[in-house]
Amino acid sequence: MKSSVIKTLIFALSTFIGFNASAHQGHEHGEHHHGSEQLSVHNATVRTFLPAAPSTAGYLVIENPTQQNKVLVKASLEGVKRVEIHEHVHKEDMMKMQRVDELAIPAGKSVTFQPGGYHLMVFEPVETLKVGEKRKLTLYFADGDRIFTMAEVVALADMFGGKEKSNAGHHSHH
Ligand SMILES: [Cu+2]
Repeated sequence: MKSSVIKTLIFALSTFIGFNASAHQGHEHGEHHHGSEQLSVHNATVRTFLPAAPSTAGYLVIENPTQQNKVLVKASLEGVKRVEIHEHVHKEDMMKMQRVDELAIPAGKSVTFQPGGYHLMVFEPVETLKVGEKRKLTLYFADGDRIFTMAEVVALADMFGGKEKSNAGHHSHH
């Protein structure tokens, strides 16, 4: 009597564990290989320079799954001399953008750089950025951490899915 209860318990337990393990297998496997406990950068794109434009913009997502707040202080892109971190702000009914010296990426959060919000401002290309190319983008953090990704060079229309070209001029206020 007693032993059959134990057997039932063991069976129930092993079934539970077995079910759990198979349900989570893919997820855990992926986490292990992508190092989800580390700072990472995704979906990085940089627009080509428009003719005679002094600057262009770059977008990306920074994920911080760590327990520590991280502070982005600098970015660099292969093939250009200068990259600034910018934000858009409303001032006197105008959308303006300004440089940001430090951008906090809070623990457990991600920050998305996108049109109308945070973006990278890219200046002084040493060589032409061509659509489809990948350029190494490096992000520097206040604690000395450094991460990089390959940013894809895209045409302006691609950034908006080709639907909001009329908004394009709003960004050139340098
Ligand atoms: Cu800007």
